[in-house]
Amino acid sequence: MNRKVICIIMGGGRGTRLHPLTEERCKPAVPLAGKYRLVDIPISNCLNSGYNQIHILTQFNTASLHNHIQGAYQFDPFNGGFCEILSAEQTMSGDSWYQGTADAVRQNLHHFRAQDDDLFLILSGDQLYKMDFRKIVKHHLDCEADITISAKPVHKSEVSGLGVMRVEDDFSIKEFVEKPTDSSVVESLLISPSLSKYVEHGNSGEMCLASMGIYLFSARVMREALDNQMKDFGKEIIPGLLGQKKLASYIFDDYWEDIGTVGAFFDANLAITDDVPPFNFFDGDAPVYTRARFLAASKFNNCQMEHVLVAGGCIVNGAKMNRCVIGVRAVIDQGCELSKVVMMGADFMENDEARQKNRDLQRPDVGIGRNCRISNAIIDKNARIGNDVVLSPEGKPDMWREGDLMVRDGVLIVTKGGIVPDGTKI
Ligand code: ADQ
Ligand code: ADP
Repeated sequence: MNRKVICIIMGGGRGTRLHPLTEERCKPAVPLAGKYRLVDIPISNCLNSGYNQIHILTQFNTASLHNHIQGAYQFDPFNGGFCEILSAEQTMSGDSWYQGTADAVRQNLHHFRAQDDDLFLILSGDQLYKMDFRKIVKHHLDCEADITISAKPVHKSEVSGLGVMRVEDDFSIKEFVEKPTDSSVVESLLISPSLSKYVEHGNSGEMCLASMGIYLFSARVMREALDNQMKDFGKEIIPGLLGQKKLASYIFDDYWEDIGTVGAFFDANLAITDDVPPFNFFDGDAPVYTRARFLAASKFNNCQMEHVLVAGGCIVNGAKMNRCVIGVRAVIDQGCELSKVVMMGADFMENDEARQKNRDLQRPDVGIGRNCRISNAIIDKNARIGNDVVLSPEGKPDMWREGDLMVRDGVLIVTKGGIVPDGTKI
């Protein structure tokens, strides 16, 4: 039976774990892998699965997210597809911000206009993975479940930040512990030997099934589950439904990374420069969609590059780069050495007039000036780094901040539009 699937992407709460990248923009709009935005990952998974009714729940609707969604996701008016942003500030009742994931869905239930038989697919907006959601829908219907939770086998030492479930051989979930800290609890949740055939990577005897924060709900069950004041799915709603509703687990043993922290976001970006990256952006059968920008091809003069990913519209002169992701319209001047740098690029290319204005204002041009040495850094969009600048997080404590520079999770960040004057040495 064909069921309508309504996709809901959780675009993030206050996004504090990704600060300062989310200081001026909402989480879905954070640039990823040189030319995409975080939100392109769940949207592409939905579209590649044939589901084109997509809502993005976000706390605030930044111009860049709006531009991006409008520009990237146009639908044929005859096939009923859409991709819409529902931001918290648009609701008139109560607190203006969503109080949690369940609250965000509750506040928007009336927008979704779901029939009892429709399905709600709840997705996180800050994960890197490729999944055919038709498989989870089929599994949900085969199991005659009320709620299906996508589960990833994870080593028992790595589950402290995740929801962990005990699953029976018929995939029914019998226990769900959100972010367990007690090791004896974790031991009691190890994957049962009969489910180990679903675990291709790692030793299944030492692994647990962790919630990926991807839930499929029957619409009727969703309405019932939200008919209370509970704020979060993982903390409250799911544990509360155990024994009340039929909960099933869908096991997914492939690459899946939560990239909701600065450290994880940085590592996932750099991993794309590996010889064979764990996430394949080159997959023609399931492409990652984004906004078409009509940029010029990137230009390099006399550069030395190893494991570098470069987006369109860049100009790089005489640089030495190792393990770097260089985003759209990046300009890098002579003599720079970059190692482990995620440069998000720029929203615009400066012309001669803009450059003259920069001289008058005594500020560097957008991009990286001459003879800079930068390592272990994220350079957010439209940053202006002068000449002879040395940047590295080494020796700086976590959360160190000075002007437009910050260190977090061992990564130095130049904030969006940040200015780093000539000769700065950090
Ligand atoms: P967390 O990621 O810690 O754990 P949560 O903070 O609820 O859970 O975030 C889930 C998703 O919703 C994230 O994409 C987040 O950005 C977004 N989100 C959070 N608050 C929001 C709000 N108020 N409005 C809109 N979006 C919001 C969850 C589960 C665990 C599971 C992990 C997997 O609770 O059980 O293991 O996800 O990553
Ligand atoms: P992206 O190209 O990464 O998708 P955005 O959509 O966030 O970028 O931003 C591009 C935006 O930048 C456009 O809306 C464009 O109007 C704006 N823009 C263009 N030129 C300038 C400029 N000189 N200064 C500031 N913003 C500009």
